[in-house]
Amino acid sequence: MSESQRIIFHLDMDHFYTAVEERERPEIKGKPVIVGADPKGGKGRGVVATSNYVARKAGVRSGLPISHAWRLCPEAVYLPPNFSLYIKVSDEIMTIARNYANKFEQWGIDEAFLDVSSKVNGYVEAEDLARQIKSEIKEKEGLTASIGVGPNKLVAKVASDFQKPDGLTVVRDEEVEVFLAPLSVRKLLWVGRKTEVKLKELGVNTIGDLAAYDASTLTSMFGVMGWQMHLLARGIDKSEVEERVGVKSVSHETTFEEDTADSNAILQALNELCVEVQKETENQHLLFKTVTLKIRFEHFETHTKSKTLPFLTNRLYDLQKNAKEMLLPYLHEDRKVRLVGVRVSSLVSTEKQKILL
Ligand code: DCP
Ligand code: CA
Ligand code: CA
Repeated sequence: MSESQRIIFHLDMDHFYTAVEERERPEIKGKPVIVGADPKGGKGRGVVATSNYVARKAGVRSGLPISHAWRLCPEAVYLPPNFSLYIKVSDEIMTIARNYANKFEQWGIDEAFLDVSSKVNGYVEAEDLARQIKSEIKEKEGLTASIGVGPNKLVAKVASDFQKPDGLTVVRDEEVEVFLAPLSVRKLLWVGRKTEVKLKELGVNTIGDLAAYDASTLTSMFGVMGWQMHLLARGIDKSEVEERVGVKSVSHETTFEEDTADSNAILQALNELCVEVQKETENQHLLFKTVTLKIRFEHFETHTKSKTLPFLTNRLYDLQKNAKEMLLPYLHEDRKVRLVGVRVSSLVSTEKQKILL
């Protein structure tokens, strides 16, 4: 399929954490709302995760120190993040959106790329489809999304950000250059702050400036990235929408050499499994919220039991305590156990605000 035939959507939820909080607490609607660290009357440490559009008018944005937010907007409603709720809502939104796509790629907690090339015939139908997705999310989740439609991921991503909130921006192949040209180079996905400063020194401020700049000079300054930036500035992006398989859970189980009813031996095996699971989550920089116990008796009778904790954790103590609590009711002198297993799920990466469902 040629580049010009693709139609790609980028969907991004509007002020996601605060939108979910407003939905859960209608009484705060219309007020400035900030989700993040505890402001502690202006002495709090940590940062703003996100703010709603009312708080943004006062200058409060993601990443701002919470003490600074307090100075700008002391009257705001300050809330701690409720990750498990955001994960659940995100999961529901992704399920809705996935249905509309030939190929689907989740890209963070509140956004995704959809390749709808063979679902629609041209941009008019594409726009209709994007409206349908927005209204299904609105109807089922009570939340607004912004969608960008374009011939590739880059253009779709920039377009979804173009008219927020509740936006829908369609950029046809022939409009790409004109659409991108006036925007800041910062809008290009891989242009970080340092690169932005260097480009400014060259007199390159907008994407149009970058597109017009000599590609070989960019390559000599930035290496391969320079070449890539130049392609992106011209709206060229051949990358595919790819379904990525993230880690959904981490688990370990053990089958005893011989079926056993010895509760000490079973508990010890369970503790060791917890150690392995905990190590793995730590290595992968994951926090978990759900713990599942699996137990198989002789003759293969198998039970699982899950518990979702009221917090995200990666502590061994939390894992061992909860796994043990779920195991104890199954232990009887006269019931031989063949296998035990421990699984953690509802994972969140501590490295990025990226979700691994
Ligand atoms: N987030 C965070 N810390 C950041 C950026 C984001 O914790 N520095 C979280 C909170 C956001 C969510 O990720 O609600 C999604 O991030 P977005 O960048 O998409 O921002 P929002 O959805 O909040 O706002 P917008 O309407 O601009 O998309
Ligand atoms: Ca968003
Ligand atoms: Ca986002």
